[in-house]
Amino acid sequence: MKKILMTGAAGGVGTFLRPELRDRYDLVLSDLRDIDDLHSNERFVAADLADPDAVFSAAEGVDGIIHLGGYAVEGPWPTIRDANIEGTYNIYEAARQHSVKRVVFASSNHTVGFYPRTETIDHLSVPRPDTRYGVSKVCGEAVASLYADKYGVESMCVRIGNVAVKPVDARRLAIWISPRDLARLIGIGLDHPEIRHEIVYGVSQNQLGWWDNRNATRLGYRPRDSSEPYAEDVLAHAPPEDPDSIATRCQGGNFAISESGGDPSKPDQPQ
Ligand code: 15L
Repeated sequence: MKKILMTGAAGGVGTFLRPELRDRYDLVLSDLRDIDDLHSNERFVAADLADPDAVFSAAEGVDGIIHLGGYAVEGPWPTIRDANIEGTYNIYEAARQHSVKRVVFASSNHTVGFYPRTETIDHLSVPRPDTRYGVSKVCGEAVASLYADKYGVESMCVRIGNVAVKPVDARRLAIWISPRDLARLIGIGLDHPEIRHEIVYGVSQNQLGWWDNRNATRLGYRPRDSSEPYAEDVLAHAPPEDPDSIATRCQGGNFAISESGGDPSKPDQPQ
């Protein structure tokens, strides 16, 4: 069994993924927060991603890394810089120093959140980040590219839509991914023999949507879930959307208009 370091394992996405992955991989779970419900095949190691020594120790002896850790919404620049930019750099540096072959990087749809929803984009589309958070994910993709070209650390960068048990609003009907579809995609990222540096979208087989995910299909991704069965219910309960608002027009939704992680109820806090 491959030994895989999962950063940010105590977070929402990590919590969804652990049961999907622990039968297939020996998991080293890392986070700032403790994880106390460990199963067989799971071990915990505390690590602050901004601390290169802690990241170096966590990555010792692993075959691959699933890098979920960091700050997952918009935030002040120092927070984003330390957790996401320094943190991701530290992960790739640790991978290089330990000769870890493969990294799956949890990138985000917010790397491209300023594209209009009327435009279909793909893995080759130029980034249009909607937040400092999105900028940090673009930076992570760039670090992944550098480390593939220069040092042979192979990466799959997954521009994750929204991971949840089910889609919660009209925008999420387009970008939703089920935990088990994400686990399938991450499995490809860890095990596919011919990955060097790839960008794919982390999305289920939704009928609505604005991403051409042919790069994931080429690598063998066949999502089994779809937002479609939830669509009628979600749309019946969704608050009315202003068609002229930037949040409604942009793929990134509220991230495109807010300084506070897409939550319009919070005041803007430019740093
Ligand atoms: C993300 O990248 C965030 O990490 C997550 O919290 C969601 O807000 C998601 O995007 C989204 O766009 O719904």
